[in-house]
Amino acid sequence: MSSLKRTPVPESVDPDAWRLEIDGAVEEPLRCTRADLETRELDAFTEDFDCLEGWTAPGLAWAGIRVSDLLADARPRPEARWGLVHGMDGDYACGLRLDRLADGLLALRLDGEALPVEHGGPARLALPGDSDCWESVKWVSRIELLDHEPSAADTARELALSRIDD
Ligand SMILES: Nc1nc2c(c(=O)[nH]1)N[C@H]1C(S)=C(S)[C@@H](COP(=O)(O)O)O[C@H]1N2
Ligand SMILES: [Mo]
Repeated sequence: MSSLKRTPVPESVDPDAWRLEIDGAVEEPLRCTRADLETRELDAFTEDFDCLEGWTAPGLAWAGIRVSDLLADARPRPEARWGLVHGMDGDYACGLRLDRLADGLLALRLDGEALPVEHGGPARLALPGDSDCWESVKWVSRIELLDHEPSAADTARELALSRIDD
């Protein structure tokens, strides 16, 4: 298994209760279960994962569903420009421009195995190319489309950066 760091799984994370909601600026809000996702085509990429705290997990092999495929089912409204991706751990969320988000994977597998809960299972956002560690939202439970950039207060950026000096 990967050399990602193992941090304790927050109490609010219950993988058995996991659902994914896609809502906000969409024509057809969606709610899916794990079973709904199992039938879908998987895409994959392999990349190093760098945390801003100074560690690297080399060569992580992610496999999952293209976010663009999931979003297509919810039919984004023309004004949708941003996505706020929420985790199951309280207020953790990350705002991403819709084009970058659409390029990402809702990763269900890591290094050939089902994504373990310690690393965000059942579903974690994996973004190819240049991205910051805190953008790889673990336990993704909601993708909220917005017509405006979410405020800093709505995203976990400051929280993630504040851990750097701990
Ligand atoms: N939901 C959620 N996702 C998250 C975080 C978090 O606290 N909650 N931390 C981020 C940060 S800063 C890093 S470095 C990675 C850590 O991934 P790991 O726990 O699998 O090593 O998850 C990212 N995604
Ligand atoms: Mo990080």
